[in-house]
Amino acid sequence: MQEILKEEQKKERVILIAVDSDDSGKNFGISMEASLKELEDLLETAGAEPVGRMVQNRERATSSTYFGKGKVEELKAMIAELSADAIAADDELSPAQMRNLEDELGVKICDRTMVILDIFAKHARTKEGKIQVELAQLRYASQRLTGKGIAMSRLGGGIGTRGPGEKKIEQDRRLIRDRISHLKDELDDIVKNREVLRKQRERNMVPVIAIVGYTNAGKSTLLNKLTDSDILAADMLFATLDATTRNLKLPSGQEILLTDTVGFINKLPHHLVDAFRSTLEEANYADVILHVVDSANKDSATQMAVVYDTLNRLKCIGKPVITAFNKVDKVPASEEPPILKDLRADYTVKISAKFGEGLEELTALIEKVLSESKVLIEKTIPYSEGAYLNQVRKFGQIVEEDYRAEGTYIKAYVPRRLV
Ligand SMILES: Nc1nc2c(ncn2[C@@H]2O[C@H](COP(=O)(O)OP(=O)(O)OP(=O)(O)O)[C@@H](O)[C@H]2O)c(=O)[nH]1
Ligand SMILES: [Mg+2]
Repeated sequence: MQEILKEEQKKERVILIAVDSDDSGKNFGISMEASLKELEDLLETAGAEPVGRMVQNRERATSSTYFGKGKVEELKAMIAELSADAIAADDELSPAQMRNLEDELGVKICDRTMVILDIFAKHARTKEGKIQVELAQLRYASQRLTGKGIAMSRLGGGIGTRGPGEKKIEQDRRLIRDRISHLKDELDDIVKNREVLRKQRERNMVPVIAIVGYTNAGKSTLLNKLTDSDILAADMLFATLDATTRNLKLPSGQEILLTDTVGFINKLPHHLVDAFRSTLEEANYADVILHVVDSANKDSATQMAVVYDTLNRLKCIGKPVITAFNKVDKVPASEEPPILKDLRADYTVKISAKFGEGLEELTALIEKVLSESKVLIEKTIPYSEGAYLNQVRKFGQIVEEDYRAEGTYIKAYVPRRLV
């Protein structure tokens, strides 16, 4: 809270810049307007104040200063006029672009990636989350370690500050390398630990449903509503950075595990994808993907495309998908209802996580998908393996059962994992 108050006192005034290359293929067709609006939301979440925008139409950004010469002059005037403290580019800037712009403009230069990294740093709560953020920041910074060390100065912490000479850069590089390898070791331990837990879960054969979706879609709200929990759900981007798992008993009595995950966003920095791989990959261990969509957002279709692209990047493919079109309460009755379609999903359902609408239908769908993913087995289980038989009874549907000399003969539909 104190942190927030401090930020309220002096917010950095930021001008957003972007190059509109009219390349409709990139960005999943997300409009420049939507992308800039999102960058504004990101900046606000990071505690800054967006005060203006400048867009240049050109084939592509210049490699030296991102904008062309004339436009940089215009930007300089705008900075003075709006007393801006910083510039935020909607694309990832190269080290050279960053350095040159800083030289030209004399204000802090950042890009979308840095803003997202900042938010992640602010919202990281667990040890794992903090390590992952620091790893991503260090990797990003180490690429930008050039004469001026602009990026490094943002990290505080004493490694590398402004204006180091060549020798200093070498030292910084080594410090960063050491720190990265230390963090990786720590992260490995945590990940190993989680694998043990995951194995235990698998042994218990409780199906796992991973909730995925664009940031702010309502994933945590849904988990809270379904499982009566109170994990943080808030109207901000990347409220959730850690995977949280809760038990849920379906109407049929079957137990499942629901996992809430970190949200996706367009142009998710690859440093973050790499660093957060273990968290993001939670979805890979799930039996079913529950895709939550903010259907009140007019960019929901493109956001869905980003989600599927990210799942592909994480090699999370071939699992049954249920898409929940959330926030249906938010669509004004006067407006034409949005077309809610997801051809990639096996099932879709309209819900309001906040007001609890459509949740029965949703849990029924989860049951349906789980029962569909069961397979028929026919075997004789030795009497010494009573525990296994109990699992079959608990999680499967017995079609035929017969007590024989060698053991219990069964014919049953069981979850794939029991085979
Ligand atoms: N009107 C309405 N608002 C909703 C609904 N579901 C979620 N919200 C709101 O949407 C905002 C984001 O919800 P979260 O549950 O934090 O979203 P998330 O997907 O977990 O977001 P991140 O963790 O930040 O990626 C909150 O302000 C919620 O109250 C809904 O069904 N209707
Ligand atoms: Mg969340």
